[in-house]
Amino acid sequence: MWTKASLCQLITEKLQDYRFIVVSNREPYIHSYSEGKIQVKVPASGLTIALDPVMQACGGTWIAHGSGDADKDVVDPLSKVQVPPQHSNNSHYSLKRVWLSKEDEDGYYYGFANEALWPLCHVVYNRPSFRESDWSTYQKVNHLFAKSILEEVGNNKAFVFIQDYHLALLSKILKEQSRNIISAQFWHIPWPNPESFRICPWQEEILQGLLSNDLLGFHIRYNCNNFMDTVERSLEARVDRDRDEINYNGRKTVVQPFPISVDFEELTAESQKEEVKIEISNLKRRLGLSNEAIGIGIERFDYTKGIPDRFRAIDRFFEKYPEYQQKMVFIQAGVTSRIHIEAYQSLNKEIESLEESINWKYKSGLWEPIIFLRETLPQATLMALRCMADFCVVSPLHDGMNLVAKEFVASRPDENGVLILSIFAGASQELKEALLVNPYATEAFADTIRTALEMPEADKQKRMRRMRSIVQENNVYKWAAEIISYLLKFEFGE
Ligand code: GDG
Repeated sequence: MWTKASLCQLITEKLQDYRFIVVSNREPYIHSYSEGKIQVKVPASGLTIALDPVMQACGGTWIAHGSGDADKDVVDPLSKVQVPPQHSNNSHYSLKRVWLSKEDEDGYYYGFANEALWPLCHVVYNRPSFRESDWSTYQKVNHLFAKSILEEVGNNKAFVFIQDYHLALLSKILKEQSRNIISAQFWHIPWPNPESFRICPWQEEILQGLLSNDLLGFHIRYNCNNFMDTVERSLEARVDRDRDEINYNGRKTVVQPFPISVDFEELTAESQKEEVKIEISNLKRRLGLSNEAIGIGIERFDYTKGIPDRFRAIDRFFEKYPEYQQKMVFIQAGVTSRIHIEAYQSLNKEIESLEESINWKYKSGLWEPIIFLRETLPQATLMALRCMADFCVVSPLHDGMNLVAKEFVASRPDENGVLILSIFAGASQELKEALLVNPYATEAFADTIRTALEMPEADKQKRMRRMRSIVQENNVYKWAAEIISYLLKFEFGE
């Protein structure tokens, strides 16, 4: 079984003579001013939450967009700062920041990445917008990231581990300028079928960018197959499905699934701390809860996460099973995201109006069926929520993996919670003992909530035990170790 220690050992033994560089758009720690002081925030992003413990184990350099208003005030002349803020001697790494203007952020992040690629890859019927100006800013910013990486690599040999859909062109730029780089890219979101992808006016450039990597990873096999189908239909490439390889333009890219995960041991240990019990009673007092059954949902508010569909199922549940009125509450926690984009503004309005109408419909005395926690919650409160829940709903309409599901499982050594999980989340490939739902099927979804509430203890425990052993084994260190072990097989300058 892979652990933080065995990953560390792999890195010390095998990576010592090389630079190890992780690159992503989002940074793992954001410095910003609050009440005249500099505060450090951890963003609500699956990617950074998964990779931070890996980097703490590896050391190395993480290059990302410096997005906080105090970010520039804490870095050295090379734009670097050591993180995590309170680190011990052997668990820190360098965060090197890339500076972008408002216009860059607009065109590259909000525009091309999140109004074109994000809706293109998630099949949730939200039309992508392809604007020429966004595309050229996206190209420009990929070049800015490449410059920062090449400065960091210098004359050394380096393994560069690129994250996600913001940086699809990066490895091509790097490989054109250096023979000292081996690169892997992990695509954290789904890859759609070729019919869906071909509407992108720059599909060839994106595919060529991704095929400049030595290794390309997706969460599940289905996404790898969709990617290979897309390449086969659009480029003169040789796709070898038996070997999971694509040969294009004289170079080879291995395409493989690596299901991302969480730090299981750490979450389990955290969940058993005395502070969690205290936080649970504080939270219950604050929310005015007594003996109600508790359901939870935790996420970044995104139209892919299926929050309105979940609320419709809760509405139907109380309608169909009125005996549960005043006996169950659903706590929805989360932060708004990408609020400059219109689709996100209308999502927030839809969520708000559904919450209001459902609460108005069923409210009785002090009891309301849905409690909203809209602020950015500290990790301790998120843990308390996971530990106090009778059931957790993770109901995305489409999701690469979904770490909330795995975090819930890792936080329940008492084996007493039920996970309701969408069949459209990558996590459902591993967590088959969850109660699987189609979030579009409101009636069956409502019935599943009832099943969760009425499930016998022994059944709950059996399911949770199996899911825990899967997440324990397929933890985030295994994800990283398998990718790093793969990288070590490639030869420099190929
Ligand atoms: C992408 C892919 C893939 C959520 N709300 C709050 C909060 N969170 C934390 C969760 C979790 C993380 O944010 C979200 O991770 P997800 O995996 O669910 O989702 P995405 O951000 O969409 O991530 C996804 C992931 O990349 C990794 O590859 O699994 O499929 O879409 O850790 O706990 N954290 C705080 N407050 C919140 O309100 N502090």
